[in-house]
Amino acid sequence: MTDNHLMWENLGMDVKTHDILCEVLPQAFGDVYLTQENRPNGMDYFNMVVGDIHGLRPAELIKLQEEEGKKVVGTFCIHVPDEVVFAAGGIATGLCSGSQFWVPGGEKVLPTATCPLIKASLGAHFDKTCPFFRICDLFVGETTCDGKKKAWEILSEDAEMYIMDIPQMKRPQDFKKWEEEIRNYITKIEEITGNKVTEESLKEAIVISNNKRKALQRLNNFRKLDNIPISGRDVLLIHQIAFYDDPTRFTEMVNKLCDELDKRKEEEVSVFEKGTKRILLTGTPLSIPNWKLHQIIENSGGAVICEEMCTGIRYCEALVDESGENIDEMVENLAERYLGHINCACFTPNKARIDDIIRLAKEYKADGVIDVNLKFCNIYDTEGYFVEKAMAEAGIPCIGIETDYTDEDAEQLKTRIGAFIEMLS
Ligand code: BJ8
Repeated sequence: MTDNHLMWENLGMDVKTHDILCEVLPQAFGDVYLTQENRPNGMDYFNMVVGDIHGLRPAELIKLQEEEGKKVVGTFCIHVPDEVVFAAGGIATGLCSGSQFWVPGGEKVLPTATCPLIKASLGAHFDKTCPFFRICDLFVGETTCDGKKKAWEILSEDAEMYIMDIPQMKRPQDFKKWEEEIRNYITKIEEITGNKVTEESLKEAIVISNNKRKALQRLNNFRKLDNIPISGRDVLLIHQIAFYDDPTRFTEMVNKLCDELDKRKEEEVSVFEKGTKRILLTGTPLSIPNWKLHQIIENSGGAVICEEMCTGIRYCEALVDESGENIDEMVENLAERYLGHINCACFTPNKARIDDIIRLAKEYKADGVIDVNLKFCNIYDTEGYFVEKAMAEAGIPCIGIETDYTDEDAEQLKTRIGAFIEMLS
């Protein structure tokens, strides 16, 4: 028995079923990632992390729980501020699941007409096939969309959950309400960790999280170049790992990769052929290991140059103002960033997201936009009306696609995306 198997058994996982995932994941990763030519050496770290994603980091988390008494807090949405957990000496980890492997388990407790991201998250928990779900001391949900809201009620029957009530508008009173929610969250996290959030610890946590965002911004900036030194799928992978890894180590590794990309920039190295069409993706998140669209686009003569997504620029573009001197000011700054600068389709109105897409299309010199919707995500699907209308007005070619985690639509997507890229030529 391997060390990982022993760890998974101790976590009470269904190891036999989980083995099936362990068999298919390396093959999928190899097909999407290791077939690429001229990848930067700095990707080795991220390959290693994903190559043992259910082994390395879980083992590290368990060690920190056992030896240092640290608490692990699992979250599902980028509106939940990690800074609060870090400031209380805890560890925050993402829990959104991106594989069809977990969907049937989710369908045992949820309606089929629920988005795959929610179904996979609950499936991973109830089927006991994800170590991260087993390790967490607390799950933190939020009231962003109806599917999630109701799913948390089901999940909370089997685990300790805390829910943050996110406003659905961005009026002054909504910012006040969100500040209140962050204060209540601090109290909950202090209770779970047994540690106080102090001015000093919160300030430090804000800096740690901003440094991570700055590293990701630095990485994304390389994609604005005419010679793009890194593929879209590699950047996606890094964004996905950002939710799981230790923030300081992650920042260091992203910056190290960026140093290598600086050299590539000087030497005008591109991983794409001249004339490759530049595609901006917008829409619902692509949780690990959902690499389907990037693979199809980049195998069809396109380069993904930006993701206006929570697994992309929406996660790292805005920083928290670091000038707060006391807890009240810092909470205000957190609320400003986590409510004001994340333009999820759960808000009404949400014109700022449309403005973001147009701005990003210009900044990243996109030839076309693909608006991606996970099946049964009603809010992004509906907002697609405004995305397509605004792109038409701005003269930016755009198509909307709806997909899920299965491979059933792969051929159809290849045809549609291939035709779109061809049309851009
Ligand atoms: S801030 S996008 S991470 S809510 S895809 S579960 S919206 S039905 S994931 Fe999201 Fe936060 Fe918004 Fe980002 Fe619901 Fe839609 Fe599913 Fe979604």
